[in-house]
Amino acid sequence: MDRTTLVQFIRRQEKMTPGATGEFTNLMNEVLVGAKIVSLQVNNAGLGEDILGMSGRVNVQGEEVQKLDDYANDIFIKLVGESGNICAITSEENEKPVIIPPDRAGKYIFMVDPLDGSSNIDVNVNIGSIFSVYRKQSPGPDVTDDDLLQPGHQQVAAGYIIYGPSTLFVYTSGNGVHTFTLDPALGEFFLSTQDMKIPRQGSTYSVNEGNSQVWQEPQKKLVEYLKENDKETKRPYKLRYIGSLVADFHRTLLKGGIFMYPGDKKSPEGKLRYAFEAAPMAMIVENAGGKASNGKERILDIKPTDIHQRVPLYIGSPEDMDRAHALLA
Ligand code: AHM
Ligand code: MG
Repeated sequence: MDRTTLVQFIRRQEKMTPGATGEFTNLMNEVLVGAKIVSLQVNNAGLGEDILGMSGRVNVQGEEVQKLDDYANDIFIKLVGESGNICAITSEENEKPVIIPPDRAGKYIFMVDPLDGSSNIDVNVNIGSIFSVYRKQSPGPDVTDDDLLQPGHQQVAAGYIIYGPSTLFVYTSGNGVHTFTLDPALGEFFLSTQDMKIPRQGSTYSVNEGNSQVWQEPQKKLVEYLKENDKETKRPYKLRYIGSLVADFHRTLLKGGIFMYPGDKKSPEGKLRYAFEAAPMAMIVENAGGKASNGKERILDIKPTDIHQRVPLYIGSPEDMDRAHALLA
């Protein structure tokens, strides 16, 4: 394995960016510390501290909050919030943004899903954290909607941490997608794959097919198509669905194929959130040569109107996405 650490790598990239001040590297350093702490806690879940199970709280989405969700949320908000590099943090777990007082604020906005796929915690299945970084847009010290509701193409960086057999940090700042693996003995992330590319076509689809009763007709047609027999287009596709976006996305990034969380008759906007899930994964997939849309429009072109806005998500290999778009049209 390459012995380049994540911080060395980011610092090197920053040096090549004209006008860079080091603020971004500092911010990423805090994210990285947060990732290590959460990773340790996830790996130790079930041992010692009573961290598994429900916290008894219901979040802004009306979902029951697991204790580890709360823990990860507190860690990222505290570390990143005190970095001096950001002026606001929004989190999937907090109804309102955390605004940093101007005397301690920097020029970035941080958005985080501190523990995604948390319903998988108790069954020892991969979970992850997803983050994204934007630049403050509005002039003056106040944080406005122009700062908090930016279209995804304005992201400065996006990434996720996957707590699996190894802990991986997958990240882009617009110059390719790079993966770092945590060496648990050293407590350091080392570069493991540079400039990842998603295969042009895969052989799997990933969707919660239990919802098919409430799918719209085009979505049903698309999945039926993927299950048909046709050697030339490598069909039928295999179904792979973990129910943890970070894990389902990571597999799709490596192996190709398509992940879908469509809108349906019950939830026209689907389940996943624009800022915390769809936009960061869209930036990553595009940097790896893939595509992401809501079925029609490119995710990164959508301008959200609410911090917790949901959006249908189709994401994956470019050829699989093109075929999906043709069938969804
Ligand atoms: P969470 O952020 O509350 O954990 O929910 C998001 C998760 C994603 O990781 C995953 O893709 C999706 O919910 C699975 O939903 P479902 O159980 O409806 O298939
Ligand atoms: Mg989530």
